[in-house]
Amino acid sequence: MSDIGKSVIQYIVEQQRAHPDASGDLSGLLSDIVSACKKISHLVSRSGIIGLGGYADSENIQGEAQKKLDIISNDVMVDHLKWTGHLAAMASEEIEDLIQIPGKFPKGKYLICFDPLDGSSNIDINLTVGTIFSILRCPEGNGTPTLKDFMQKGTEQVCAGFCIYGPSTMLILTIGNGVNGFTLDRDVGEFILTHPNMRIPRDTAEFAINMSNQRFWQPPIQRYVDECVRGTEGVREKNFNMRWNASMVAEVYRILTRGGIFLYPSDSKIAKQGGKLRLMYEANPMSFIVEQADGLSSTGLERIMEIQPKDIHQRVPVILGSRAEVERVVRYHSEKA
Ligand code: FDP
Repeated sequence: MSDIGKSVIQYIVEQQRAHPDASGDLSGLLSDIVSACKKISHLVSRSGIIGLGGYADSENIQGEAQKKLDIISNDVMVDHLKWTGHLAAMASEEIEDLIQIPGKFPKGKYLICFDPLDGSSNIDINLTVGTIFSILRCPEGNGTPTLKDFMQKGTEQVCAGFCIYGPSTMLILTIGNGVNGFTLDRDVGEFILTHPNMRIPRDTAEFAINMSNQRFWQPPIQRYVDECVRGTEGVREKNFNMRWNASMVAEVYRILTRGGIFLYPSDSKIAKQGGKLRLMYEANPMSFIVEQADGLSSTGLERIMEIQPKDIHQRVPVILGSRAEVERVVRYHSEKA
């Protein structure tokens, strides 16, 4: 029987039952995240009407100006996740320090890292934004988790997902056995399985990169993009198309749907900070999802999920998507070395 049409809660509970030892904590946590994402979706879609557009008077830890909805989405995530007893601690793009569970609430066995509103530069122009999350196990016996407890490689993730707030709101989820996409049915308020077992085509003729950084790129990236742009007249002997949404959630969703490669490499302008995108709540969860959908994810020099994290807000170069193209970019890096 087809799974299409199942609610995300039914899907999660069925996954839990397939593991008789499971305590139900992960199912509970996912259900909390689903509730938070529904609330954020509602606020994003009404932001123009209820005056949530524009900047707040603050910056995040990375020195980036915060939008009002960045802060509100962060508060929604924290408020939905702090009291249910499934988490030991949280980390958010918008908050410098770890977020501890208040003493009056029970603690659970998981840690979560999230970007409450990725692509937020797109809010005021009514383009797709989203929430990204990564779930890790908290090392046992740890009353008050520290940074060290969060410093786990991407390969240790239990679950990763993202929700996109676009023409429709969708939740993309992996718990390590493939990738499934659920669409929010606003009439009944439930995410419904619409895209089971998402697979990224191995070949593609579509790339996504911020071309305005071209003069800062390193030779392997210059070479790769130059060959794409030359199309049928170059060594690739085929024409490529380019897309740049400036919203990672939208790019990754497109790649999951029809293939492609997304590159936010390091370059001479951002080399000192390590890259643009954040490892713990952007690169790792997206890498887990992409690999589970048969794609690849690399910095160009190493598999992203094998990087040993050093900081919760660490940045890394990101090259992900269709297998054959990512392999090619990795090869160009090794040929340069
Ligand atoms: P944003 O800063 O708007 O949240 O998270 C970083 C990110 O968006 C990605 O979603 C997006 O791919 C990238 O930055 C866009 O960067 P540019 O502004 O350099 O295009």
